[in-house]
Amino acid sequence: MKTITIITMVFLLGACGNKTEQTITVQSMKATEGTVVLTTLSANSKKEMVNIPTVQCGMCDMNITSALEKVSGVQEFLVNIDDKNVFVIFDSHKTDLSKIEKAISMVGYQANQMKADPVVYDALMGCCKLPKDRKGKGMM
Ligand SMILES: [Cu+2]
Repeated sequence: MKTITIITMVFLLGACGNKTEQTITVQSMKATEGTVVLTTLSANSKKEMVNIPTVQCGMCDMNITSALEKVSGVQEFLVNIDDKNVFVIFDSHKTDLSKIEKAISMVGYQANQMKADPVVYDALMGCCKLPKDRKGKGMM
């Protein structure tokens, strides 16, 4: 059976709007879609898609990646900046969707109906905010 290791974008170096990185994310999504066979899966594993409608760029990918890596019970995930969602596979005995949404919210991004933490959102780099919220600080 073909097993594909999902490569999370840990090497994004903070270049906002870096097209190459976004392309890599999309390709890895397509490569794994429908064939997600992961060694870490268990009987308690659940897969959920979380909408992250405010993400903009590779920096957002990195921020969300580092947040999800810290959630105990999250087994695999794929951030898709172009489609503005993240597929998360997690142990349903260790965590749940609301904890995952909360972790994303706490790094400044909306997750499904859970709004971004406003203080963290405000401190994001300009390129990681909605175009209407970009002014001055951190603008690239
Ligand atoms: Cu960003």
